[in-house]
Amino acid sequence: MQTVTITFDELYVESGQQCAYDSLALHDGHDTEAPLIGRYCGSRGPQPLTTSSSAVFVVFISDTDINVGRFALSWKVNEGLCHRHNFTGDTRTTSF
Ligand SMILES: [Ca+2]
Repeated sequence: MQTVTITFDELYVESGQQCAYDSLALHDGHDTEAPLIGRYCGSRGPQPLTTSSSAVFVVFISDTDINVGRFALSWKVNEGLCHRHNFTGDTRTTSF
């Protein structure tokens, strides 16, 4: 099965206890019903992380106060062993 490795290139999101104000959440799957990988805010992102599924769902929430944010994520698709012969690799960056 394919998995996805996410790297936080940049994180600058209003911080708060339990990221209650602004947050960037990653789910291990196709929607918010998928298991939560983590919820992030502040200026220090986690180390690169890898999903257990072939999809990652990103939710950015911002409240109406203190809009300081930006973030940049890179992702890389990790091909499963059974499809290795078709692997072409894919890395992109999305910035907001
Ligand atoms: Ca805010």
